[in-house]
Amino acid sequence: GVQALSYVQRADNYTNPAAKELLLTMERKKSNLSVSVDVTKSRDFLAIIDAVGPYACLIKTHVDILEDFDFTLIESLQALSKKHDFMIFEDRKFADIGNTVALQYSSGVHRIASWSQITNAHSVPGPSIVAGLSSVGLPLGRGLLLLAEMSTAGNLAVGQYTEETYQMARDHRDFVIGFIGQRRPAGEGDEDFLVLTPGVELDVKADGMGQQYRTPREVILESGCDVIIVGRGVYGKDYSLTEAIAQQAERYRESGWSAYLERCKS
Ligand code: BMP
Repeated sequence: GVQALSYVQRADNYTNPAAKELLLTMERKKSNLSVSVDVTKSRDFLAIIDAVGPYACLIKTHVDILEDFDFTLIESLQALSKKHDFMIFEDRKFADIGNTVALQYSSGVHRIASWSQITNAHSVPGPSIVAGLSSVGLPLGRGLLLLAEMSTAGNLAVGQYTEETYQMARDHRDFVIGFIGQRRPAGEGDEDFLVLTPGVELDVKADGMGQQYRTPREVILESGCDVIIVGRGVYGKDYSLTEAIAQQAERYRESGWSAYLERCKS
């Protein structure tokens, strides 16, 4: 299966430019770490990204959290992306009808499609959500992840829902590059999907608000996922401690990468 292949070998399995670029970036930086930067002030947002940038293949954003958002922030984010060689993933979790999501993706204050190389969507509306987002994103070379599973206790994305989400992805391979999920789809055979996994922490198991954590080793080696997504585990509570934040990012990068190397050997 694809689990035994290197990230760089797998780049050839994709026509989608965002998927190819992510796999090549991972190999170049020896990083399968995506840092999720969930803070409310632009100053903290940029300082954390500058600190973790050297260790991350992908920065995951929730730009609707920022209370002082304006579009110059995107220019600063793109400058950091060039400086540190990481890609950008706005974790928008679209979940509406095709026409509405196409507008949400292209327009509004955030104009996500114009800068976010990867974004994601819930599969709950059915295939029309992929058609809507693809009408905007495919001509721009963007990639979409479908939420096949979630990390939270009691979530409903299980069983048949997860299976039908996999099928929606198979039907739109040009634009859907993979999943947000907790494991690689079983019996995937030769078909290649990227699996990006949130709910990763080395020191704690839960956050008291339903989040459930596993380790990079469990995620990459045991469950066959490709990218670990880490938020608070990297940046903690004091955003001014940029040196400590950088050290944590390196700790997670090393942990995720050694699990990947072990997987390639087995
Ligand atoms: P943290 O590592 O601080 O728990 O953050 C996890 C991040 O991943 C959050 O931005 C959250 O929105 C996202 N996420 C998640 O935790 N579980 C999912 O199933 C899907 C997510 O996108």
